[in-house]
Amino acid sequence: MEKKILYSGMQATGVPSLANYIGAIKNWVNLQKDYNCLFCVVDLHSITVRQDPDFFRTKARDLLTLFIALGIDPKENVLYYQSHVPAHSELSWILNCYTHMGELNRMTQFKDKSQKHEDNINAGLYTYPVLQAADILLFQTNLVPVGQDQKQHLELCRDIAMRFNNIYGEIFTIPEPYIAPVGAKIMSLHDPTRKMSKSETVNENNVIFLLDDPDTIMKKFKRAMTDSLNQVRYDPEEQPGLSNLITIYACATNHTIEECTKEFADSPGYGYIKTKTGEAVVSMLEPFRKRFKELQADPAYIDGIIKNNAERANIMAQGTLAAVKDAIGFPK
Ligand code: AQP
Repeated sequence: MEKKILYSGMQATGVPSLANYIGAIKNWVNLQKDYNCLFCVVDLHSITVRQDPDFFRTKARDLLTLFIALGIDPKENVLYYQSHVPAHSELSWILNCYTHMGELNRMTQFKDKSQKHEDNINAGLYTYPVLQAADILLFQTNLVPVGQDQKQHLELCRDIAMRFNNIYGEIFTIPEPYIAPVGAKIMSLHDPTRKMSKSETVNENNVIFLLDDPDTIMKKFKRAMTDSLNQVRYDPEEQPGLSNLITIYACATNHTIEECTKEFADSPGYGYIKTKTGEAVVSMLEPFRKRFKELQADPAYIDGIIKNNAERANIMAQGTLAAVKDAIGFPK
């Protein structure tokens, strides 16, 4: 039986964070054998926030390299830059004409990012979810693994696809989100009421970047915000900092929240939990950092993957785009 299609992407807005790994890429790695997968560096999305050209180019390449270092197989899956496949932009324009402003006005990410970037609230930031819908629908995607923050965008994508299908017939597959039960919203280490984000600007200690060295990781965990209740309970409302550490520890050791809460029940203090969590994260990330350096030292190998996969993605995108244009009635 033909495998179903899985699609997911990540913005080249900085070194990916531990949250991006736990909330998204770890699931990609686990699901890759069972699906035909496309993993995209969504660089067109990244320019909704102003990027320095040299930094941007380097980060985009590092991100694609990191996908491989983290365990994505570049031969079995399609790893590519969004900007190398013009069909994304073309379908995005078309879908803009099937998306209501009222729907976009409800998107919480637009509200959050507008507050963060008050000096540059551009139209791309507003229509970001439409481009995301185009990314997904272009490949007749069945499953989209994402963190909790992207759930609303996925729902909009499904609404746009259903609206289009209602008018023109079964053109798009309606995608399902895949949101892991644990780790779908990793919080910032110093302000555990905010989600951890790779483009953090307030305080670098809020984020574990996937290429941080072990000392830096341990220092960041030791400074993590907890509380003064001195009790070990998993309670994201009352004890968000501690609960975030337990979640990270559970994901890094592949145990359940219950097992980890029990393990920490008699710990001598929160300091112990911070150290154990830091050590578990270092053990998980160190092999990835080493592999990343090896891959970075072989630019010809990475260049080959970029070229070959862009060609594959361009070919795969053509069928849906042609069906959409035909259904709408564009001249042949
Ligand atoms: N805090 C999080 N916990 C779990 N998953 C998360 N993701 C993001 N933050 C968390 C998931 O990571 C994937 C990639 O996201 P993205 O790069 O497309 O953009 P984002 O969601 O806006 O992620 P960031 O890290 O917050 O990026 P910046 O700082 O550039 O805005 C998605 O699957 C997302 O759900």
